[in-house]
Amino acid sequence: MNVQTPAPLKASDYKSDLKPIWCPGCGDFSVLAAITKACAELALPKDKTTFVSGIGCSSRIPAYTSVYGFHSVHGRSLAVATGLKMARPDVTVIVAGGDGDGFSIGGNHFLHACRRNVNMTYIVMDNRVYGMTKGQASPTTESDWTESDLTPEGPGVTPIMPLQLALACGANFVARGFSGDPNGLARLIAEGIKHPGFSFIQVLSPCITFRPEQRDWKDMVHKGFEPTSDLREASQRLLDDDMFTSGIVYAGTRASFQVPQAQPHPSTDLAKSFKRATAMDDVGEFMAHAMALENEAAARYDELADGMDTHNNKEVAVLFRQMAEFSRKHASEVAGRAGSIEVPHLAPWEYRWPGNEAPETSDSSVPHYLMTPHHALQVALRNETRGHDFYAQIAATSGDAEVRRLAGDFASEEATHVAELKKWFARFPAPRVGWDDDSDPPNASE
Ligand SMILES: Cc1ncc(C[n+]2csc(CCOP(=O)(O)OP(=O)(O)O)c2C)c(N)n1
Ligand code: SF4
Ligand SMILES: [Mg+2]
Repeated sequence: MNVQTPAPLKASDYKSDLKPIWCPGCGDFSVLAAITKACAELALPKDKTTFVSGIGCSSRIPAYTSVYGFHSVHGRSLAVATGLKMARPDVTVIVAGGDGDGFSIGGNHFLHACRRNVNMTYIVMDNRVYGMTKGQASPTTESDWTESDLTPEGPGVTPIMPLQLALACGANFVARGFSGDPNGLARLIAEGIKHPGFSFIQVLSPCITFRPEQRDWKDMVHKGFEPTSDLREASQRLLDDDMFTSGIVYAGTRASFQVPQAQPHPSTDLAKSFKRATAMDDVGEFMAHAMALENEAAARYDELADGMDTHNNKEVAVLFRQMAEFSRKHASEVAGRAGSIEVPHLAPWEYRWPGNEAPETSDSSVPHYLMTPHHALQVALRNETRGHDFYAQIAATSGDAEVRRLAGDFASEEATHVAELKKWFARFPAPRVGWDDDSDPPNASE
């Protein structure tokens, strides 16, 4: 009998058919991408994986993923998840939500979840605000933030420190990630899921609607934490932290709370796979990058188009949809060029991009729901230019002649895309001043 092995699941297989209604540019889009990438890397069986959430923009994660899900009530996600894990230790339980959900109404549950150390992973998308209910201060909001009508002189109280809290209460894995680094975040989430006990990951995820200044986080977040199992060492790092250091702060050895060990995940050897070569000298690896560059660009354009559709910005939605189609066409052309070259599978964090994401992927914090086609073209032009520069750099530096030849060809193609896009600006002139004025910004209903 001929037994067929099922094809491995891709990150997109873990997304549901529901299109997110988040504001275009919201950090949560990239957190969703990172979560699904981590699931794919760990090959989590869909029938043995569950997302649990509370209420908030960020708490919509279970609806946007295709595994089992429980969109519970405000602040109670950890209670529901604890019950689930105790009843079904064979299921991978991942909890997702916001800073309001997790540290205000759910704060008490957070302390005890850390203390109990049940084997599950808690991802908090921290935007230092209640996004869903239109911008009130949360427990992580800075004491002098004056933009909310409820606290016009600022909350006036010291924000809580979620990582310190988690460490002090006994969480066995403590990390901080950033939505602007979705591949690095995918790695943190994969490590958190694999680590026994309660894993807590604070994700800095900008709310660009009520905290537009958080777009600057991309210049403030920096890598720095290295895992340690020494509590004293981890505590010292947090004392020295500026609230924008990312990485794993603590990976402890405390046994989980009376939960029989689930089967180990058939994961890749993450530690090994993090090793990075220093130059792009392998033609298979180069082609893997070339394909991912276009596929990631297409996925982000689709996401932007969906966001614009949701916010009734049809003209820009059509433009982004068109860009996604171009990227897909280029991806299939690259696949055609690969021919008999053996293209390896790379985990999201194994790609050697010059920045946090593939160079043609739009910066997720730039879009605005009122943006005009002119702005959309600017985004596309920046992407294509980065794509060109990426290939030109490899063409100039690779030690492999075939990689240099292919990279040179691809750089020329990107140059023609750049030239073509520049012509489009004649059709879409710059918008009037005040294009982003809106006296009633969007909010998402529960
Ligand atoms: C018991 C209860 N109290 C209050 C609310 C209103 N409410 C819905 S979401 C939310 C805060 C969400 O903030 P956060 O968890 O930070 O999520 P974000 O929207 O910022 O992602 C509040 C107060 C509610 N749904 N239920
Ligand atoms: S209100 Fe803020 S948190 Fe909610 S979807 Fe919009 S940007 Fe994201
Ligand atoms: Mg929030």
